[in-house]
Amino acid sequence: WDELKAEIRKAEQDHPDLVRLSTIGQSYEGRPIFIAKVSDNVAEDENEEEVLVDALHHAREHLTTEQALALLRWLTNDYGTDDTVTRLVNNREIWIIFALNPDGMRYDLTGDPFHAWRKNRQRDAQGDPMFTDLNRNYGYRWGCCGGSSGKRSALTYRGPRPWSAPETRALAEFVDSRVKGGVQQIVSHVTLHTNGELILWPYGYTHENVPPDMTTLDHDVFVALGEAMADRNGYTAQQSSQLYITDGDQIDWMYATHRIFSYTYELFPPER
Ligand code: NO5
Ligand code: CA
Ligand code: CA
Ligand code: ZN
Repeated sequence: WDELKAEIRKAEQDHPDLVRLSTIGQSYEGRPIFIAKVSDNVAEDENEEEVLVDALHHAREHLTTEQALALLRWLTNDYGTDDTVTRLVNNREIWIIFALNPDGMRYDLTGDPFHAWRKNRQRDAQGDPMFTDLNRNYGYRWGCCGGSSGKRSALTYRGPRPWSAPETRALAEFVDSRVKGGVQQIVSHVTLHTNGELILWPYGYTHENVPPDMTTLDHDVFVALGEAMADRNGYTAQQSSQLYITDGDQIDWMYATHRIFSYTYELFPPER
C-alpha cells in the first residue's frame, strides 16, 4: 500500500503536465481509492475520448494492481519517444484506478504469505462480518440469476442490497460524473482480474448472446474488438457468462447503464 502510494505520487511529480492524481472516494475502512488521469494538458477537461482501466476488485488478485502501475509507467516514461504512447496520451483522457479494494488488499498482505482474500472488509452495525464480493454488488440485475450468493459467508456474497459497498458506490459515482451534456465521455473500459488469460464481454447474467438489453450492432462491436485484442496478446475472447453466470457484476452495469464498451481481462496465469 505504501509502495503503491509512493509510486503514483512520484509519477505525478515527475510528469505534472501528463498525470493528475485524485481519489474517487474511500473504502469501508477509510482508505482513499486513487485514480490517475493521464493525458496531454491533463489539468483541462478536453474534448477527447475517455478510457477507464481499473484493478483489484478482488483482494488476492495482486497482479492487477501491478498491471495498472505498469500501464501508468508505460504511458508516462515512453511519452514523446514511443509513437503509439504519444498518440494515445495526446488524443485520449485515460483514467486508471489502481485498487478499488484497498482494505482487502491490506488484509490479504498481512497473511503468511497471503490470506487468499477476495471480498472487501465491510461489517454491519453490530460489527459482524458482511464481507462483500465487489463484483456482485453493482446495481444492474443485482442477484437476478443465480450468479451470486445471499449468504454472508459465501465467496460471491452480493451484499444486503445493490451498492451496499462504499467501493462500488465510489466507482459508480465516478462513472456517472463523466456524463457531460447528457453524453458519457468514457467510451471503453477494462477491469483487470486474475486469472485465466481471458477477455470477457457482457453480459454475465445470461447465456443469451444478444438479449433485449443489448443491440446487435453493439454485440458485433464487442465480438470484433474482443477478438482483435485477443489476437494481439494470445488470450481467449468470449462472453462473460461462457465462463460462468455472474449477476451484479461491473461490466454488465457499465454497458447496460452507460453503453460503455466494457471488458473484463483475466490476466496470467492461463490455468484457473
Ligand atoms: C470474475 C469474472 C467472471 C468477472 C468474477 O476469477 S474472478 O473472480 N476474477 N472472475 O467472478 O467476478
Ligand atoms: Ca488531453
Ligand atoms: Ca474530456
Ligand atoms: Zn477477480
